[in-house]
Amino acid sequence: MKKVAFVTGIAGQDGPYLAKLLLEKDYKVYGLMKRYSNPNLTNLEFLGIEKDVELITGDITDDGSMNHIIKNLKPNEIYNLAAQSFVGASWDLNKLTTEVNSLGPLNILNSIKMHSPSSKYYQASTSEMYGNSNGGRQDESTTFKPRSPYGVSKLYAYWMTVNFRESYSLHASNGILFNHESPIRGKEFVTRKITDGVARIKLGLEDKITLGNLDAKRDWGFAGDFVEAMWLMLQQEEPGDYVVATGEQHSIGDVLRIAFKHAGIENWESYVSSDPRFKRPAELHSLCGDPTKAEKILGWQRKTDFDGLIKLMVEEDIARLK
Ligand code: NAP
Ligand code: G4F
Repeated sequence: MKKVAFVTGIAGQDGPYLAKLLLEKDYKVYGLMKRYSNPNLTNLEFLGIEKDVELITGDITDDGSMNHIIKNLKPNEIYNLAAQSFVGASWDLNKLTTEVNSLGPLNILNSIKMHSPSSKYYQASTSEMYGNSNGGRQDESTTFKPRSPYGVSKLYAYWMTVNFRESYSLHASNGILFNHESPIRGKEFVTRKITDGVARIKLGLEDKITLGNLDAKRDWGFAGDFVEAMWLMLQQEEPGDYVVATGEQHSIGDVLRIAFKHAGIENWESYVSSDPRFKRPAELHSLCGDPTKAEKILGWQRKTDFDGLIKLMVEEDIARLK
């Protein structure tokens, strides 16, 4: 019999990459989508799997909806990827962010406990939980000190996942994922904003890119590589919490330089400006993850390097706009 996986956030960035991986492993994949007047399946279509995933309408903030789905499916594996995931919006939308990112996972954990305690659970935790906790590399023992309402909301879900594991012996794991990107990354996130902007400049559709804080540094990997670590976590005998990162840090200047280079445009500085509109009330300056635990225990390795990731995104954006 096929294994059954239930993936929330199926139509975002990670959902389609994870679903593709699970389908390749012969899972039956059910994907949760909110109700929309005009549903957008573009990201699933990009990976060619829109007909292979069974879509269910629901909302993780609606406990009745979660109880109904989990009671009926009793999935072998549940991946909770749904979130208000844009850090920049989380100050203005702090209540919504909390309802979705904190209470949503709580609803799912309660449903698992009540209706399907043998389901294995993956919680999409994040490096945003570290804030500016230390200036070096972050691992599973680094103190959490979130700087954004998004980070705070995700920290609640992180600890609830640990708490359900310890209190009720659920197989519940946190993936503490550092920034990961792809050609289907939302255009509001900085890498895709840059690669889309570079493609527009290349094709003469725009003449500049306006960003916020140009000094931020991040550890950026490829979403297609990172979803494999999610799956590996749920294949372990014991649940646990794992940092998933590349271990390499880059600046926004590096993203810009490499993106313009792959588009064949020189003097990138002359196309870029900064506007306080895109700055945040509290900034997280520097992140760089240490993925040693995931590499040793899960046997996970990233395959795509930073240059290759940005190249992939620029080329795809140019092709799309042409
Ligand atoms: P994403 O592209 O924003 O996808 C999240 C999806 O969740 C969206 O399709 C969104 O739909 C949906 N969603 C929002 N609220 C929902 C609700 N109440 N019920 C059901 N679905 C809902 O995010 P992603 O980049 O794929 O990231 C996946 C997960 O990993 C998120 O939880 C994110 O916070 C976390 N994470 C991401 C990164 C990263 O660098 N990408 C790093 C660490 C952790 P709408 O867009 O229509 O609202
Ligand atoms: O691309 P970003 O919006 O990603 P951010 O804030 O790091 O969050 C992403 O990664 C987290 C993992 O650490 C996830 F949990 C979260 O869901 C999301 O996927 O911004 C990256 C950096 C920030 O320092 C931001 O201030 O880029 C800086 N930045 C500068 N100009 C900008 C811009 N960010 C955006 N989005 N837009 C700008 O114009």
